[in-house]
Amino acid sequence: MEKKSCMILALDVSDREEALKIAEDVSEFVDAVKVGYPLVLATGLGIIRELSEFAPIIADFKVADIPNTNRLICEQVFEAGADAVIVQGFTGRDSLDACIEVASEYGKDVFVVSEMSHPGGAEFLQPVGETIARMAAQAGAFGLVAPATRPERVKAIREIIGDKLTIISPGVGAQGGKASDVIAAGADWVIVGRSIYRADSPREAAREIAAEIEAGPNGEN
Ligand code: O7E
Repeated sequence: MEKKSCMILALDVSDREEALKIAEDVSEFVDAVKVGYPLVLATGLGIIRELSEFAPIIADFKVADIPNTNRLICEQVFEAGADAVIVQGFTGRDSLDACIEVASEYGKDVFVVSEMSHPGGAEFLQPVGETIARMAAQAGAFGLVAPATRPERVKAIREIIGDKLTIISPGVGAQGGKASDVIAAGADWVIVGRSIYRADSPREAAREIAAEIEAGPNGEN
């Protein structure tokens, strides 16, 4: 995944035509498109290959099962054309290893959720977020998911993992995070959904966030 705009679109719409149109319109301003349950359950797994015409696709299924089931899920995801899969880290090292093994067979990437962006993310996951981050680094994951709503947590996780893993960070805009702050805290990419796909002009909204990232937290870059 090439880093240009430092932004990933979370395409959580449920209509195929709308999804394809938004992906095409914003492709100039995003480095990847994240596809998850809302879109895939509504339109089918085939949407992954259709969207891959516009950008690399990250399949957000937050895979969280025993190793064998994780393996079966990841095989389907990569057969469908995804470039990366998002998995939960709390299920433990063996479950994560199964995902990483399949990804490496396909030459694809795994992102591990270490901590979530919503208020409830602080209840159970945050206390073990740093442990999960260390495990993901040891297991050879490609990247981590860390919360844009708490840039201080992104910074703490970046300090733990150094430059070993990439960090993708959801929670910008609709959940309150500011894109340039999160990049300054150590994220490689921000993930943005509603602020783009619900905008009157998704293309203009994506262009503005990309410009804000480029300008930096105080507009000084
Ligand atoms: O709030 P939005 O509309 O900008 O969308 C954010 C997207 O990121 C949405 O798809 C949501 O499911 C996802 N997300 C979070 O918001 N918080 C998290 O902690 C984790 C994710 C996520 O995508 O996990 C894998 C990256």
